[in-house]
Amino acid sequence: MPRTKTPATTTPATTTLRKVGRIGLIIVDHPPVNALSQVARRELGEALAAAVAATDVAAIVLWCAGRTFFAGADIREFDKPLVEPGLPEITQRIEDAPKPVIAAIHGTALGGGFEVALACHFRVAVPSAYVGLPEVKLGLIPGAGGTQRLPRLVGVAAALQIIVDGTPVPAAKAQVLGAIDAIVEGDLMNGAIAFAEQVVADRRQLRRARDLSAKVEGPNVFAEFEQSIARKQRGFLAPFYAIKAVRAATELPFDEGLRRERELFMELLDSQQSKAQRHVFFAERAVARISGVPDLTPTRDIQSVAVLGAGTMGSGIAMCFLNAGIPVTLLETSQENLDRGVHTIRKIYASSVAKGSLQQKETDRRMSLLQPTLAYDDLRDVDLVIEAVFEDMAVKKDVFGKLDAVCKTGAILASNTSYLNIDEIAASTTRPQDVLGMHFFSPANVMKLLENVRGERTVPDVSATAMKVGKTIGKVPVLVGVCDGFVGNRMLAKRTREAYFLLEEGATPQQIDRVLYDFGFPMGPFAMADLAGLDIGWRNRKSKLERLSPREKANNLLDKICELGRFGQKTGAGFYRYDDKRAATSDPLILELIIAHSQERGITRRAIPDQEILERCLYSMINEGAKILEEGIVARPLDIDIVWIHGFGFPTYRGGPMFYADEIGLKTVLEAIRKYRESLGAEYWTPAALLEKLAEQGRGFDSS
Ligand code: T1G
Repeated sequence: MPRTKTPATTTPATTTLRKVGRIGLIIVDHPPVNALSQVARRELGEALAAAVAATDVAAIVLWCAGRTFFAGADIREFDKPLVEPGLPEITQRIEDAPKPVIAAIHGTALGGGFEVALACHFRVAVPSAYVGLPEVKLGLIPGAGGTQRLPRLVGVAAALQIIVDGTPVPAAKAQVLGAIDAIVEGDLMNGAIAFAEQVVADRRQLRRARDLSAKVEGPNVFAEFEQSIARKQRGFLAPFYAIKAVRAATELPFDEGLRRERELFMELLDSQQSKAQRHVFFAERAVARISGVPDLTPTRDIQSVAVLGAGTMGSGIAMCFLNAGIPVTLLETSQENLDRGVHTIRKIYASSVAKGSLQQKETDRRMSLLQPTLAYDDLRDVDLVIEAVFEDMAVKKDVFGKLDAVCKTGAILASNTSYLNIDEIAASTTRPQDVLGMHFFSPANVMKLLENVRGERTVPDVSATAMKVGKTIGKVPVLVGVCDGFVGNRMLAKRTREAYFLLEEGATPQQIDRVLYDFGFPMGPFAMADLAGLDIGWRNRKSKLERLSPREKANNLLDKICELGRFGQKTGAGFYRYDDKRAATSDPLILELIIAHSQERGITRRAIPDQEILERCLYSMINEGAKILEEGIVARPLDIDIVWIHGFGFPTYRGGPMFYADEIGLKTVLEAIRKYRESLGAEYWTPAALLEKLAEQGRGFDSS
């Protein structure tokens, strides 16, 4: 990526140098997160030069205004030519400064921000601060010395953990590791200045990370670490590049190590993966902004929640609110079901305590917020109700009728339905404006996605409140409109259709699962169906049988397998056979059943190329995504990408189905869809009008 000359700017200075006694205090104020944009870098360089040149300055403190120390390079600049001064140059100048430079850290010193701190000679932080190098989450590695300086300060093992995992580290732990020199209680600015004064008074030697050597905790530390991340980081490039860079810190002199880091960084910067992961970073933030609902729309105050139904979904949903410290009233129709739900919640917390990821005291606090009940009347004062009862319209309407009668005015009534029509449910109340869908994904206390479904009568402040609640309970909420299966399941249904068609045409469950696994999904459709339980898909198929196309009706492979009592992992067999550790093996009986089915259907089985399997499974979804966009069920393609990444395991390094389609080119997708229309019929393979229009105009979904 070529470098270009610094353009003249008119934006007001965001960095100032103030003298406090003999300390040069550099103050940076670049909201919202002091990202190290070109302007911030240039001004930081200038302030540093002035402080170094000032004869009455004995030491320099770097302090950021606002909510955080530098939160990293400005990610928006990565799609443009890099402009000097680059961050490596700035960090070099800080480290080479002849006077002590102290970083005063609060908030989250991340990426390039932490690299600036690592280039300083000393680092102090408030107790609530975090430091980290999350670049791998953007498909990158630290590119301004982080992979060379951090191992020299904390050792190779800790550096690998911090850089490859990307999760920020609390200040206290960073101090123990050796990355932070002191924790400042009280006012950070004054504490840092006092620390600087002490450094000068003690004539402390400047501690440059470059002069230290990286402690290697064992001959196989790199190989063992690579082994330990192989499964979790499967398909990602950046984590393995990071290992190479940290290895360079132990094998090469500092400056050569820096050059090696930069080479690896630049390779990733232009990579498809990083472009996809940067798209996801901004998409995760953009989904919070919803069309037609201004950012400052007042939201309703949610201090208490009720959950109806204590089954798998209900108990998981209840935990989301208990985890966020919000009291939950859990309602069931029988004591037995209620006890089972409460027991499930206790069991999950107990296993977290056993794993050490949760304190018993915290578990007790959360359980104390749970009020099990059999009485609707106990819901009269709650602010939000989430219904998670049996997936049947008549049952839903009955429940919403009861809620309408007992809940206070202004309470929000939400349904966790995965498919049913929210407008029809809302119409069964006298307050459809306060009704919407809040669709959680199983396991609800783990999966990040929350599909908030606004009905045609849902008022803006109810949608805005549901989005805010989603963020409060640690979810990635996406607002979608009403249609069959909303966004995720509607697109999934197309992929599932094609997967079953491919089975009867000649593919095997193993082949189809391998193709999607290799593409980057955590598992293929048939392994996933076995995990979720084939009986759920079977019940859904039976409820929709009359609406299915003739070929889908005739493709009754699922019926045949379920009629054998094979419901997947929970019965020890489904498409695969499972041992007591739930390890899957292929079962010749299933292949025989599929071959017999093809014969019965008069289909001559053929060898199906992996590429055809991939295209039919993905393009059927993408085409449906285009229709969802056309219909305005979502406002932007990125909403669909986030639904699939946080709800259905679409690989982050591919950016989501719509971003992926733009990457391979809509023209290519359209040509393939037209090819399958010829061979498989227009009923299943008619290109969406939006897809045709954009492809013919040489545009992508991101421009729609
Ligand atoms: N660049 C540009 N914009 C950023 C940004 C960044 N680094 N970080 C945040 N924003 C925007 C964000 O899009 C949002 O904008 C607003 O700031 C508030 O963010 C060379 C290569 C700091 C923990 O990966 O993790 O340094 O939506 O909603 O929840 O080695 O933002 O309002 O228009 O997320 O309080 C490494 C990324 C960069 C940190 C705050 N740094 N940021 O969370 O607010 S790569 C990161 C975060 C790098 C060097 C390399 C979080 C946060 P808008 P927000 P938040």
